Amino acid sequence: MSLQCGIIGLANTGKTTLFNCMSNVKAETSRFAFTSNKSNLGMIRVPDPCLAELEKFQVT
Ligand SMILES: Nc1nc2c(ncn2[C@@H]2O[C@H](COP(=O)(O)OP(=O)(O)OP(=O)(O)O)[C@@H](O)[C@H]2O)c(=O)[nH]1
Ligand SMILES: [Mg+2]
Repeated sequence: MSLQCGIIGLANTGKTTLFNCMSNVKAETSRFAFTSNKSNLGMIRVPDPCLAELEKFQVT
């Protein structure tokens, strides 16, 4: 089961820093606002047994 989600927030508040910590991506961060001018994409495994239960409700 896969879910897509994004991190949104005000400029220069640590979104990319958090994203880098959670994923295997090393996107550019800096102490200046608007450093990210495009979306960064990454994939993260979330081993949660609740997801297997939620998948049963997935509409195909
Ligand atoms: N003190 C502190 N600084 C942080 C924290 N997280 C990130 N920073 C710093 O905040 C600055 C901005 O971090 P980014 O991850 O580039 O922020 P961003 O929200 O992606 O910025 P934009 O892409 O410009 O919108 C960097 O200098 C980070 O080192 C935190 O938890 N505490
Ligand atoms: Mg950023």
